[in-house]
Amino acid sequence: MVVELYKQHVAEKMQRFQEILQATGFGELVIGSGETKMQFQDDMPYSFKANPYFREWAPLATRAGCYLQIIAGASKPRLFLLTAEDIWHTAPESLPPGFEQSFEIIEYETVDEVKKCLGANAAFINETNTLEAVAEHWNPQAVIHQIDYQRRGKTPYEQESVREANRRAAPAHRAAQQAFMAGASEVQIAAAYLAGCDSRESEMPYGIIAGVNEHAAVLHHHNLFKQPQTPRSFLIDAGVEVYGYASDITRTYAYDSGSDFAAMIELMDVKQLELCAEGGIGKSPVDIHVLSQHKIAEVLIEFGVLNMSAEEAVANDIAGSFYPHGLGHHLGCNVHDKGGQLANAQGDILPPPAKYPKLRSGAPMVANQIHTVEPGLYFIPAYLDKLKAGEYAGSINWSRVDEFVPYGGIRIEDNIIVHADGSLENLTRDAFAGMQQ
Ligand SMILES: [Mn+2]
Repeated sequence: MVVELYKQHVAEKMQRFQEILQATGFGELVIGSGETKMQFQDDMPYSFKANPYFREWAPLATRAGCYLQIIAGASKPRLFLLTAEDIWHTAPESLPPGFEQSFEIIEYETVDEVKKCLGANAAFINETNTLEAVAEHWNPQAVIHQIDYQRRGKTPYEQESVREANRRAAPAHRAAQQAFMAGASEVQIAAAYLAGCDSRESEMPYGIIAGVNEHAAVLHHHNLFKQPQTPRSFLIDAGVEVYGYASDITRTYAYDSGSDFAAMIELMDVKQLELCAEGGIGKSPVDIHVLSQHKIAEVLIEFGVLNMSAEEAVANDIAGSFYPHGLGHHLGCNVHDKGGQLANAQGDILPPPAKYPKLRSGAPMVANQIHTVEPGLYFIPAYLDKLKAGEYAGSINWSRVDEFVPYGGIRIEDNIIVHADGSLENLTRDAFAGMQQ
């Protein structure tokens, strides 16, 4: 079944990339997976991950030195695989069974063999110019914009990969929650997560964010603590990668289910689901972000943190001090998938509004996009200090703030497909629900 989906995927990409070659005037496009990088003055390599332009075509995320060649008018892409003898390392990752049918595969030992197969008018995408393409043909921006733009609409294979990445992450999130409830340290919780999805740390689509108590207010808390804390709250933001495609999921838990913080999580969950339902073809992610600022303000008012209307809290950007990031982003073979700000295939940008410069997606939604929806509410000491010194300090109930600071904050993040028929599919909620059966 997945082999069929993959065949369709490569055929669809082949058609889209033929159009890119026509639009940009290149005769062929070659995409390298990348090279293994050594640490400075050492014989230890950094862990390798193929770049997203390559992963979009072939699920060989750990295989360095591959090249994909798409020639104008050809029916199949060529895939060059480095097969030099190497007794030191485990054999490199192979394509899943059946996937090789989508390529003309050429095994090579030296890069000169690849160079001999290149046409004169080839564009080349790779971190380093290993094929010695002329400068203006190496990572030409016009081609990169075209690729990023077509990437907004995910093929059924890409959708299934992100769906499966959600299915595999759900039990890992459950294992992490249980480790937190058992009083584990952040490092031990991350280990429980990895065991729960049977993955190496190097396979994670992004570093596991696992914040206990106040650490839940650090948006990207990666330096996980080794000493266990007396558990109050826990925020975990972690995904799984399947065929090079990511899931990106956040959950927040309260240790004491009777606490105000637990009730605040419940209300955030209601608001998050309301925001998930706002997506749709032609909808503006900027509008939904502004709506999400209002909803966070409502939560703060409901829990007695703010003594002002939601409208005032948004207009004066008080809500933004508790929720200082965007509602979401595109998701695919980049965790923050590219194309979210592109107005067209030529690379014109739709910049975020001045008030919300961190928004990663401004372009109206199109069919088959995958978006994250991740509203947050945090008690961040640096921002609280600024509010206390600012003109709206009198509209904030500081004793209430002090009660919530030890819990850090809340973020709830799901992955949503905007389907061509207008329906929305919540991959994350479905994955958690499917696990409980
Ligand atoms: Mn995210």
